[in-house]
Amino acid sequence: APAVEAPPLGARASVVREQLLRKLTYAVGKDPFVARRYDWLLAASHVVRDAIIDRWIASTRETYRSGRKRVYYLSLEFLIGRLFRDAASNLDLLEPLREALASFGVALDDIAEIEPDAALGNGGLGRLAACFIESMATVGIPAMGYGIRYEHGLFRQEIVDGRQVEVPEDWLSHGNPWEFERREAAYEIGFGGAVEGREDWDGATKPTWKPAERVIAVAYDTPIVGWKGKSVTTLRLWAARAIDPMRLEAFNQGDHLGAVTERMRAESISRVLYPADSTPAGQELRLRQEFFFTSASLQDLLRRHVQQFGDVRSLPEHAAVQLNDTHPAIAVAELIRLLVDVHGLSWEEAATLTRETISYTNHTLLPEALETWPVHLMERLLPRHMQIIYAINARLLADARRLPGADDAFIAAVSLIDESNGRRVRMGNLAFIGSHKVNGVSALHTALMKETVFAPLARLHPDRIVNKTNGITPRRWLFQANPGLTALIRETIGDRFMEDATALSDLARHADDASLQEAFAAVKQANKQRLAALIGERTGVRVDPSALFDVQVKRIHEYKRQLLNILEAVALYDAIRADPDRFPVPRVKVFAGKAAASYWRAKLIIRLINDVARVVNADPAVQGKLKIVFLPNYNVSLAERIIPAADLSEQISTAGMEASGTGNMKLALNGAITIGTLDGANVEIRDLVGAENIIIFGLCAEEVTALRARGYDPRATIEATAALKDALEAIAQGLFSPDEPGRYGELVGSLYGGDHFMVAADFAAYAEAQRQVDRLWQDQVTWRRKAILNTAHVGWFSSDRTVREYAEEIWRVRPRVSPDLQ
Ligand code: DL6
Repeated sequence: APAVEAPPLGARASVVREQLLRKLTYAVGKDPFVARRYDWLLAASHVVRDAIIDRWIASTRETYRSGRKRVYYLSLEFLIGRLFRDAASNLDLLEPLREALASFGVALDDIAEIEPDAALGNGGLGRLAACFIESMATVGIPAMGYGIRYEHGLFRQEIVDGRQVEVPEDWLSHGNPWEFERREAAYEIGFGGAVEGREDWDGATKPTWKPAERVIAVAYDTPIVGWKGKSVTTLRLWAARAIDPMRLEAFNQGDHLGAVTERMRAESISRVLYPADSTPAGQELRLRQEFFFTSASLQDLLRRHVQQFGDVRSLPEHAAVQLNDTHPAIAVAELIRLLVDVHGLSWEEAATLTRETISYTNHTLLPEALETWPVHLMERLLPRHMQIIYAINARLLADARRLPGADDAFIAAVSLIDESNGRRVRMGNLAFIGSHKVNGVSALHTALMKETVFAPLARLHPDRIVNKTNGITPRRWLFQANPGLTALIRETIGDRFMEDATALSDLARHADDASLQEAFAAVKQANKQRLAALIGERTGVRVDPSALFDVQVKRIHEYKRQLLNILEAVALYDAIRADPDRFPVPRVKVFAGKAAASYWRAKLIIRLINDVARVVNADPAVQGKLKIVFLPNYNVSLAERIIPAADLSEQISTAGMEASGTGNMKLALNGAITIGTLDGANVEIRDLVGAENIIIFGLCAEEVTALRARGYDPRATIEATAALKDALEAIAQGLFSPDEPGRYGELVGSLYGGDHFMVAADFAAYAEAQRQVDRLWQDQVTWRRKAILNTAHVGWFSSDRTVREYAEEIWRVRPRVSPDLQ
């Protein structure tokens, strides 16, 4: 059948007005005279949704018709944020909608603000998945994102008396106009029980897994439309349902709670997102979540494949499965199980098809973040998978033993089972061995993967690890978040950059142009004024929009070193009080970010920032030269407000610890100058913008390793760094916590006693780099020039480029935009 005719892009405001009124009346059931903001948002979302659906159907038909290979992106997290503005803007409907709404006396910006922020992720990993899904729609890669439809996303963060308080998040409480429940796409997921029968691994006899418990995974689809509506990808999120809604027999006997316990147990799987981004939760429910969505996704894609192509043996020709971190790593064993136990393939065939289909992205080398599961838990919850893991391991260890010089230590390191700490399954090793390609997310991170965590496995498979430096979608992080800058760039270099972000480099030719510098600064100033207003509203702190806005926004983690930043702020505070005239540059330090609920030290750092802020902001001796704010509840929507207003981007992790970072790219794209260590993608940022347009300080990864090996003495370093020593003393004596002077004693002690993240080692270099920032700020012409050059040179970080690289080297699919959709 011919593809559905996709309507032309955009539409006249008069046509949109008519559609809006129809939607308000017939989809929302409201009269415009009584409609409230939410009703208008719903009606407007329906107008946009209709335009997406035509294209969605067309895209899907085209993929079926052409038999093109599909990408399946398995991710436990999708940090999609709000969708209304994103989708309307990609379809050129934003301005017509604005006009149509205005004719009813409704401001588009007001209604867009009340859309819930879908926070189905913790941080970088989840936001990357969201950028990729949009980029795949833009460049025309047939794709489906698979994840979990958490009823409650990441907690809402409130700051009460300086402390983080976690409040449950409720994004679905008003319904969700973007999703479609697909009752027909439902799969049974088993847990526990036993495996019966003998295995001969050639497919002649096969065992049967008899799970003790079964739940149903039901699909909810959200279409994600690409730039200019070129194509549409699907985000398919699974919700858990019980097979029987209640046990009537128990209910009739008066056991009302007992009648629904099974249902509650089943549904708890998709109830809430685990709020830790760098320490595995280690709880059974998390393993259930992982298996639940992985199994549902694999069953779904196998069904689609067999229906379309008839034979599972051609799976790798038509499907690429990308594992976003190890959370879906059980896919390796589950796909083998489905191929052997359900589709009757031999072990060898199944293992080969699995490896040709699957690939895996690693997002962290932090040892505490590498997922492992106790063997006894796996045996109890997934007994058949544990057998398969043992079988994979037997073959893996046999191969490893054949390598020259393979000693016991080497064998122990490649094994899927870690025997050193109870017996645990190493999910990273499982993902590695079940994948044809394994990638890191920046050049440095990939190099470190090869040298450290995955070095033993890389000896066995030297070509398996490749680099795919992360990216961000310019549609959300420039066009939408910063319409002022986008308009200015269009005026200056035309529209080509909107199709190909690397064309932003045309701006470089104008970097010395005084009128562009003025206009660039004016856009920044307007964004800073908006942010200053928001800061006032949310924290009560008044900040001067003409001050230097120094921004560190990201998860709170010791390796990201918000502590280094606030310690330097304390030292600066001290110095300003001593001699205000030495510091002519007024600064506003903006912090935002959530700490995992159980990460007490990260929460203490939040408290310290707030304690220091309270004292500094109230001290008249500072003469307004330093203001510190902690903006609560960092999420995608707040990032969209902060990032365009930043002058300085803090990317100051301990070198070797930040896999990539993506906030660093967003901030540079919006014309912030980076102060950072040579870590993660900061390295590529420096290479692209030029060493003279970024401020790099501190130890590099090799130096960190060498210093550790030599024996790092933080006490001696602190003693030798007077400003740091004084700052620590002030904090330890309770200058910022007079109500509880000992509040930070342990935190300060941890620096003297070990300083694992090398805060003291980098302090002096960081403080000096900040003074360099001050000097640069005083020369506004040079600052503006550098800011423009940052925007100009970071187009390469578009996630369109990243997904194209994955498509070429890992997925082996050709990006293409169907001509009938253009
Ligand atoms: O790859 C996306 C993102 C990177 O940019 C960050 O550098 C990295 O920390 C993050 N990793 C995670 C997983 N766990 N930890 N930590 O979120 O991935």
